[in-house]
Amino acid sequence: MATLIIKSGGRAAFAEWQQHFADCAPGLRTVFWDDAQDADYALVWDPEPGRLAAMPGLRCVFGAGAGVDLIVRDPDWPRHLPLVRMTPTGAAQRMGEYVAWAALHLIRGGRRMALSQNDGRWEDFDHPSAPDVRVGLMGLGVMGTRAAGMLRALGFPVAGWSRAPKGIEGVQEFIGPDALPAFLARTDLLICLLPATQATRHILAAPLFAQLPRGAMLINAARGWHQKLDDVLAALDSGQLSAAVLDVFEPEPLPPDNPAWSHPRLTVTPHVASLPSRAERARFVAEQIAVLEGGGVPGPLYDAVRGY
Ligand code: NDP
Ligand code: OXD
Repeated sequence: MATLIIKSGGRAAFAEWQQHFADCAPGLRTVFWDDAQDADYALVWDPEPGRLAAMPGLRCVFGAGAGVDLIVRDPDWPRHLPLVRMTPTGAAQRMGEYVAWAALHLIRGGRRMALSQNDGRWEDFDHPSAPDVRVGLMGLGVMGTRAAGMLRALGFPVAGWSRAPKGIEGVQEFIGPDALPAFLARTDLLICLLPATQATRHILAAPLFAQLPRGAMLINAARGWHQKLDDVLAALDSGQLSAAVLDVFEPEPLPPDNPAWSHPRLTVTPHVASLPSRAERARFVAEQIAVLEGGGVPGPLYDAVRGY
């Protein structure tokens, strides 16, 4: 019987994982991370450096999230093994919903209305409509592609920036670093769905904001890795950015004394943009294990050469 070792959500979540796997993969044995030294498969979020490398029987690693940056930052992670990114069907749908909510929240002045409500102030104001707001999506991968479709359906003109052409219907594409300035110059609402790589470190910072039209809006639902938070706050203060929604930070949780919490033009969400349920994630892992055991190739896989 194959064994799956689990580190996601701590010991408190393990009983739930165990129940879900018992339902969808009764032939699989599950063990908690602290209770075993080796396994056939590992399902992990932020494993201690060196732990995976010290498991000689390991055949495949499953990230508990779509982004595997917290796994591959371990210099000793076992590169010879397939590393599967957590992408059950519902993950991209949820990200699309989050991005659509955040985009509408921004154009409708959601933060401003929440502050007015706190003060008991009846305040109406003009706002743009989706067709007047040019969205620019950085990253057209699993999450960005779905988000692009949902934003288009809401009426936003959508452009995307990626490394290779995608051919997504109705999405204006900008490819590679040379196309970035033109992409930014036509973007009223910038959305980051890039992976955390060396090329994308602190990309959301003052030099990039300066290339957006004045008063542009920002959503970051990718990683805190991508943003210089002080630059975001300064751009909001100066009016270069008019409003922002951030779901991700460095570190997480965002410390209670961080000024981001109370900025009047910033909406903070606690890394919840796309969090498929444990049942969905267990089913996804069980399906991928079945593929592996049948001699097939699971996926989508992390590509160590690309870095995402
Ligand atoms: P993918 O790997 O599927 O897609 C990444 C996209 O970014 C691709 O289109 C890729 O281009 C593009 N890209 C990568 N590097 C560059 C670069 N240097 N310049 C331009 N484009 C680049 O990622 P996902 O869609 O699965 O995830 C996107 C992000 O969302 C990740 O950071 C992930 O961690 C985060 N995430 C956050 C969640 C949350 O709850 N907040 C939940 C799930 C994911 P190309 O296609 O040409 O290769
Ligand atoms: C993910 C995440 O990458 O939860 O899936 O952030």
